[in-house]
Parts: sequence; structure tokens; C-alpha cells
Amino acid sequence: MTWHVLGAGSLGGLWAARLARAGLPVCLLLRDQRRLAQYLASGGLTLEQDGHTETFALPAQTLDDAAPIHRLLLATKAYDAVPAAAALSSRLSAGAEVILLQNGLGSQDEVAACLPQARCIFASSTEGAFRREDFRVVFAGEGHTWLGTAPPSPAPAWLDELALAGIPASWTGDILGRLWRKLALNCAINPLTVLHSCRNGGLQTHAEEVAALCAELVELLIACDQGDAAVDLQAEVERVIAATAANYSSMYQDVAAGRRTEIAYLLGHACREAARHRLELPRLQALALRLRAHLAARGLPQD
Ligand code: NAD
Ligand code: KPL
Repeated sequence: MTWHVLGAGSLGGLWAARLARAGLPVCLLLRDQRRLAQYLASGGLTLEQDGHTETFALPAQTLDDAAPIHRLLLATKAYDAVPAAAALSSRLSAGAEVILLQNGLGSQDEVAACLPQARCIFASSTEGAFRREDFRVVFAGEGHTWLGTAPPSPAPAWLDELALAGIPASWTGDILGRLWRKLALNCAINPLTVLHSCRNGGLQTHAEEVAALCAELVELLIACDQGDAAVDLQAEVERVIAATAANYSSMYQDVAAGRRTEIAYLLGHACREAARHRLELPRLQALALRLRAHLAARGLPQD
């Protein structure tokens, strides 16, 4: 069965190239004819990995092509996921499987609501990739991808195809826990790196601020019935800060490049859930206000 990939950017490109390299059928879904023409002119999708460069002349279609889709990897930013899914809805067969590769939380439920005919599979990835230019992806960091449904269901047989393609992935019965844990890490680290204008390691000099945020995030996770995701959160945040001390967080990089951030699906989701549970989390709320003001001052969207 063909792997349709919508979002031929960093992670989508990384998946598409590895699936194709393993001889599996892959088809890219591009926004419109102009984008398709650009792709064809580029000669294909190029992957840079471990000093090697390989180009894959994958077939591609525009979103409004008529061919049905049975398996889709949706690899857009969280704020683009719903419009992209809606544009494809009429092409998805009954029982189609859609893998949602978005960071944060909130977009997955929005997509699932707009694709009632599909089986939506949520993913949480720690792999790293970036686009050197259009249709040219650099594999920047090894990691792992967790996949699962909410509520839990049995693993699909195509998990073997991911193994064949060298995509490190596992099925989990607790994908929401994985997504919440990553969201909490991102909320404790990313906004502060933007506001203090520092690399992740720079937060070691703001340890009290990080610890206070972790305490509120633990309260939130417990209120959201995500107690497992709350275990030793502060210790893990400190470990990640130390292990990635030389890196700039993804949010820092987005702001520095003048790109829209995924704030609505990270800190924004945390604050919405806190309000829903009537939790007073003053540090988290103040952080969201400061971050939004910072984005507004730079002319960037606050959601
Ligand atoms: P990206 O911006 O590199 O790629 C997204 C792609 O989707 C772009 O090429 C964009 O043009 C395309 N797109 C958006 N709407 C579309 C539409 N309607 N039709 C066709 N194409 C459309 O983003 P990314 O870095 O790959 O991130 C995707 C998700 O994965 C994000 O939620 C991100 O937080 C998460 N993530 C990324 C990394 C990473 O290292 N890049 C790591 C972990 C998680
Ligand atoms: O995932 C990250 C990001 O930058 O988005 C880390 C490195 C964990 C920091 O939160």
C-alpha cells in the first residue's frame, strides 16, 4: 500500500526518503500545481544523512488529485494540520489510516474530528531534521517515534515497514502520556529560551524559574489524569537541558527565523487545560503572557 505523505518538509521528507530507500511505495502530496512544478524541477526529494546525499525521484500529486488514499502521513506543523486534513478528506477511503506527526496536543483531536471516516494514529517523535532548501532535508539527530491511538488499540501490521525503512518506532498503549510528557518538557524549556534569548544550556542559570514551572506542570499533568507523565519531570527537564546545552530550542529557532511558533499547541494547550480544570497556575499563565507579548513585539502570530 502506498505511503502518501502530506508535508514534504523536515520530518515528512525524512520519513518519505527512508521509506523510498527501503523500496516501499511513497507518493508526496503537494499544495498546488505551482508547488508540484517546483518539486519536479528540483529532480526529487534529497536526503542528507551521515555525510551522504541521495535524491529520490518520488511520484507526487497535488491535494486535489482524485486518486483515493488509504494510508497518509500528515507531517505539517500543528497549526496547518486541520486545513491540510480538510483538503484531503474527500480522498480518504473508509478506514484509511492517518498518522499525525504533530508536536504538542490539541491538533490531533481537531484533525480526528474532521476525518470521522479515518483511523487517526498519533505520533510523538524525538528525531531531528531540518530543511536546507525546498525538497532537501538534513537528518540532524537520531531519536525515536512513539505511535498509538486514544483509546489504545492493537498495533498495525505496517509497523514492520517502518523497521524495514530504518525508522526507529514503537507502538504504545499510552501515546497521550508520551505527548503530554514531551509537551511538558517543551513548556518548561522552549519559552524560557526565547525570553532569555539563550541556548538550552543557558537555562542552567535560571534553575529556580525552571523548577517553579516544573512544579506547576506536574500539578497540571496530575489534574489531566497523566500522573505517569509527571514522574520526575523536573529531573528530566534538567537532564535534557544539560544534554542539549549547546542547542537552540525549536521555538527559539522559529522566533529567530521569524516563523510562526506552535505555541497554541504547547503552552497554549497547557493553559487551556489548566483553565478547564480550574487550576491556578500563575507561573505558567505569566509565561504565556510574556511569550505572547514577545511574539507580538516581533510581528509574529500569538497563536
Ligand atoms: P516543516 O515546516 O519542515 O514541514 C511541514 C511541511 O508541511 C512544509 O513543507 C509545508 O509546506 C507543508 N504543508 C503545510 N500545509 C500544507 C498543505 N496544506 N498542503 C501541502 N503541504 C503543506 O515542519 P517539521 O519540522 O517537519 O515539523 C512537523 C511537525 O513535526 C511539527 O509539529 C514539529 O513540531 C514536529 N517535529 C519536528 C521535528 C524536527 O526536527 N523537524 C522533530 C520533532 C517533532
Ligand atoms: O524538543 C525540544 C525542542 O527544542 O523543541 C527540546 C530539545 C526537548 C527542548 O524542549
